[in-house]
Amino acid sequence: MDKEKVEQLKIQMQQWLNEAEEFINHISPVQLYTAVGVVLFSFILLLIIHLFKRTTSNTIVLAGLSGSGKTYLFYQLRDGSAHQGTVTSVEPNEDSFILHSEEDKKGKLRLVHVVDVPGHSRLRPKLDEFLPQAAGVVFVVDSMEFLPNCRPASEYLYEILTKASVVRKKVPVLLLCNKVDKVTAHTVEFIRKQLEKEIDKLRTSRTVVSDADISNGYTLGVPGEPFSFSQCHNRIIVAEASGLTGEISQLEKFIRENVKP
Ligand SMILES: Nc1nc2c(ncn2[C@@H]2O[C@H](COP(=O)(O)OP(=O)(O)O)[C@@H](O)[C@H]2O)c(=O)[nH]1
Ligand SMILES: [Mg+2]
Repeated sequence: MDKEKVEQLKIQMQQWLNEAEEFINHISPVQLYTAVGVVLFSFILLLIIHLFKRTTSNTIVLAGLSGSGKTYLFYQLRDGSAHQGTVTSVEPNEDSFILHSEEDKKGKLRLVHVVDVPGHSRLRPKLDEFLPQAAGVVFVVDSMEFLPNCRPASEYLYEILTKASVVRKKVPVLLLCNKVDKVTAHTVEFIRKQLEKEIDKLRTSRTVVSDADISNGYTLGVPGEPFSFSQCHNRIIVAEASGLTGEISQLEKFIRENVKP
């Protein structure tokens, strides 16, 4: 039975080859070379565009709930100090700059375009503007006031992790546990586990809930297994920081790994 099929396939292939040969014999070499040339040229052009696109993104998106400390981190990255008297921003804060800690470094450094997207749910559509060009997403979590915010933070993170623009391009995500200067701050491991648990719950309840989920069609994790960040196709890293004291080396490392100097 199988042998028959293979035999049939062979005959079919032979026929196609013959037809192709005949076709090639009928067209002039000039035409043939032109055709090959056009195909090659388009291929190379596409390759260049693809490579170019991959290397140009220098955008780092800071996301997270209001009050998690995004704006403080933004100013720490740019100016090396927490901006005094931040108000809840209504417009995304964005700027391109050399990281403050690298200012005295010699040589050419690539500018980093940092966008601080306000966490207010009304302004979240702004994310869709920046995510498609993101070289990395930093999801800021308040480690001090973590428990009361665990649910809404997980919902927001879930939303980001299922966005087509994040999933398809495998945009790396840094879960940044902020405000670790406080003794009451939860540990990075604790926060990671709680977020995983909460996302696991959301996953089961969210199958038909939001329009966004239906329209992009991406789901998280492996069905039938408890959710863990390691199941995501994009790299998800956990780190800690303090936007108040300027302890942001892990954040800067993440940025430089994804926006090459
Ligand atoms: N203890 C501590 N407090 C912080 C830190 N970063 C921010 N805060 C506090 O959290 C508040 C909100 O910070 P902000 O950067 O405006 O948050 P955003 O809403 O995410 O932009 C600030 O007013 C600070 O008082 C930090 O690293 N440690
Ligand atoms: Mg802010």
